[in-house]
Amino acid sequence: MGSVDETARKISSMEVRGALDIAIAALKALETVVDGGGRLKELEAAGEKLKKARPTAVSLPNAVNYVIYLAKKHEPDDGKAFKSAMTREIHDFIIRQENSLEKIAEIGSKLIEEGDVLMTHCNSDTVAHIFKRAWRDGKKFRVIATETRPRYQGYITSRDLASAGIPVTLIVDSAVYHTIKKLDVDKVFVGADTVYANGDVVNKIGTMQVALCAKSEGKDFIVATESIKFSPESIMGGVSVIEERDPKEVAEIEGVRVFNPAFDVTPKEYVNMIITEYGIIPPEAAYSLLKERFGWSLTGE
Ligand code: RI2
Repeated sequence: MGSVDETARKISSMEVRGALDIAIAALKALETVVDGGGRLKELEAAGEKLKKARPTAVSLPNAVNYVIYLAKKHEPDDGKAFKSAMTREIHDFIIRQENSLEKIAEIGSKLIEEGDVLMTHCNSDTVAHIFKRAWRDGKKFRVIATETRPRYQGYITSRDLASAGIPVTLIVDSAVYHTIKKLDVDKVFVGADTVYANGDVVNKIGTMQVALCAKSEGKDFIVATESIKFSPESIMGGVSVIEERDPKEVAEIEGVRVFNPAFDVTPKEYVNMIITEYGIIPPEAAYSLLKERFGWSLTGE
């Protein structure tokens, strides 16, 4: 369980972060359980630990639940067959996630036009892939990145894009509205931690404020996400637990209580489109995507 405990710790402390990366880290940790001879029981125990590491991004439980689904399918196999089938299936699933990232980059980059001023919030690997792909394709544009208090993921975004040669401007979170107007932002791209069946999007705290500003100025608000971040539970009305992190991440002031929510929910009315590996969909089509792609988790097996 060493690798499982270590991975759970890294996810919890955000040494490993980003909704897709935490899912892939969990899958790799479960691979080590299979490698060590673990079967359904051991995978279930490891999966519970991993799921508890962070509560909001549904990519994490989706990844774990998919492995448990596979383990149930292969449980009748003998030890050797179980191990080789599970290793292959988990490996293939990780490759599919990585391919999804590339596919979204290809689809999303076509939305970027020459001379665009783009804005993004937090640090989404998926969004960064879109920007880098468009830049590699020869399009010239610039990106405004929000700082993203309290963990400053905007610094990661800024460094990442700058190292790819993309012009980046960093702003404080409260400068979003002014900047959209003053620097004439054309489109906003954000990632997602969870997408509900009704099309609402859970993402880094502050995303809804950015969406409000974009809508008020008539700018497109675009969400880029692999289908692993769609929530099967939301079909029955389930909602994510919004993670509240250590107040010390924000400030320590004697006699002052600090509230530190890590995510918010942007209602579908503020989302113009969602880019997935299956193509661009309107938020209202989230339910259909879930029904088509999550059959394995909706059958209750
Ligand atoms: P990718 C992040 O959460 C951000 O909210 C980001 O938009 C989302 O995960 C998706 O990230 P955190 O881990 O999967 O920084 O697109 O709390 O990389």
